[in-house]
Amino acid sequence: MITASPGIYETNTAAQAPAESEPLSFDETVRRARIFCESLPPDFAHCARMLAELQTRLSKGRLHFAILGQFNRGKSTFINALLRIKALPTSVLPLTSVPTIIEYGAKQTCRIRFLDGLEDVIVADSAAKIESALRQYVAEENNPKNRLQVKDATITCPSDLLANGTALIDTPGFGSTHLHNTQTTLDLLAECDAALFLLSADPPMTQTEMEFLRQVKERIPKLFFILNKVDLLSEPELEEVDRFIRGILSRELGFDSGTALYRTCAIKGERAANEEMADKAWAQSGLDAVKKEVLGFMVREKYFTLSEALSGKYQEIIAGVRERLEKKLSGKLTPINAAQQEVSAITGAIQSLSLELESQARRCAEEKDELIAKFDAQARGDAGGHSALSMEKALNAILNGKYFPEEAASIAATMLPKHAADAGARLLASMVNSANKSVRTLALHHTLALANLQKRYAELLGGGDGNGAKQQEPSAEKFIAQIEINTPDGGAAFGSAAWETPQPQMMDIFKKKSVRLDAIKEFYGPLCSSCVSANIEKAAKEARALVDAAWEKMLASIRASYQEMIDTLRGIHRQKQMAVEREREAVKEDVAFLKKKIKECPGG
Ligand SMILES: Nc1nc2c(ncn2[C@@H]2O[C@H](COP(=O)(O)OP(=O)(O)O)[C@@H](O)[C@H]2O)c(=O)[nH]1
Ligand SMILES: [Mg+2]
Repeated sequence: MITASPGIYETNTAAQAPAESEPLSFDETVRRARIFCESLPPDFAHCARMLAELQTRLSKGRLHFAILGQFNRGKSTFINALLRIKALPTSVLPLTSVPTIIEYGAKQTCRIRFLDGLEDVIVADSAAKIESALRQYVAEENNPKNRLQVKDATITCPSDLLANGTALIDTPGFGSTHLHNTQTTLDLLAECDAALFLLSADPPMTQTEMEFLRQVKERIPKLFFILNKVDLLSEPELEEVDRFIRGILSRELGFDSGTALYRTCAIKGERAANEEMADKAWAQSGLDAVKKEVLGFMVREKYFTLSEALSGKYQEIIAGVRERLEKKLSGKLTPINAAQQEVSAITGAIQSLSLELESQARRCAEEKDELIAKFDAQARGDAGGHSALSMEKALNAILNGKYFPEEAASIAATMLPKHAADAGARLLASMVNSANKSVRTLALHHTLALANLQKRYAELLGGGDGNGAKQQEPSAEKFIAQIEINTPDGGAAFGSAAWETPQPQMMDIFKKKSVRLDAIKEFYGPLCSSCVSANIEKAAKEARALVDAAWEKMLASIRASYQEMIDTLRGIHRQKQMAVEREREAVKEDVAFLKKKIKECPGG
């Protein structure tokens, strides 16, 4: 837990760390957080540096007080006037391109620091030399886009306003054509604890200022407002501008309606340092109120403002560290989790393929059962009756022909078995025909289902890296050609050998022809019906055997095509699972480290 101790600027450098149960002082909290950041990988070094900077600021009670405003509002002039120095260059053109820090020092000096580690430039002779150095390194015209890689400039001066550790920061104005200056100032806000925001009447509040203020409000806990260049306006105009600005501050930007808006004329204040009528100019500049009220307030409330600001910044840094640690962890785990999900998707695909296979097999078996039941019904019903009738017709036709009974008997003996065999063959052919219809329906269904599955699992089957086995496109025609039953040859299978003829005494020529024909009919009648039922049974049996064989082939072929996909997926599954395990092993230590650090991260 962080407590803003009243004496936060007195560092707790005592070696003894407070007992765990006691709330930590803020400086101890920051110290521990810095040590924590130092235990992290090198890319957290800047967090440790920022915390070290906080520690220093805490120990020195150093408050960063920024002077913000659009370019040309008079920020540099204002600081010069307030501190009674002539060091900061001023101009109607956008000038300052890097932050200039003004802090307490017994003498006026200037130090220019560089981003790329070049040796600092130090000037300590006179205000004029300092101004000239600043013009050289800090001014946009001589250092466009900060080509010289200046980090910042620090001026020291013996102003009592700074004696308590407050540092003023002259910021690059935003909203000029030099966009990088706006960014530099936004970046700088992270290091500022309080700020003065300069506005002026020409024009009183721009869209850019409003947008910038919104961001400032988010980042800086304590803000003061100045309306500069009041010399350019008459009193009634001033009133109008004042009302206008206050309206925007409270209505549009959510500031308190009683927020103070100090009126200043910075150039008068600047002149006061040199003029004979210095006191009068100073009084007219309005800077005295700012000095007393704003900076006086800052002196009185510095510790409170500083502790509030620094604890906000501390929270921000730590939240950043935690977020970074979590991002790193998820950077390690996300690819593994994604790969693991892919492995699970393959397991799912294998399962659903096995289920699909079973359902296909069931569908085939059901179709076969239906077919056999149809054959049986055919044999028992229509087909039986039809064949019997056809045999009777054939026998009648022979007996009614213009033959002697003996001739008719011998014709019946050779013709009827052939007729019966043809009927059997026809029945078998019709059964085979309907079996083949089933084969075609099932083949189409199977190849369609297979093609759909191949499409559905194409990505998984491709192994995601294009190394997976290329699946052959299923062809119904090929499948049908393998399974289809060939129509059996005519009636050969049904035995067409001539039957025996009736006993000679039945053909007794002394009997009437009609009696003899009746005797022949009676003789062949039972033969016909037993032959018909034998042939029907034979046809049904033969059809069943053909269907059994075809279905066995069909099932084997369906299983094989599913198995091919399942085997491919199993292979890919094995490879991917191994890759996941390898990757998991490879990041194990990093992951454990990051998890441990996230747990240990302060504020968590
Ligand atoms: N009339 C008038 N001009 C001012 C005042 N303060 C500053 N200026 C002028 O405004 C211009 C910009 O001032 P400067 O301090 O460089 O602005 P900065 O860009 O905000 O730092 C300079 O020409 C200053 O002399 C003021 O109170 N009244
Ligand atoms: Mg300036």
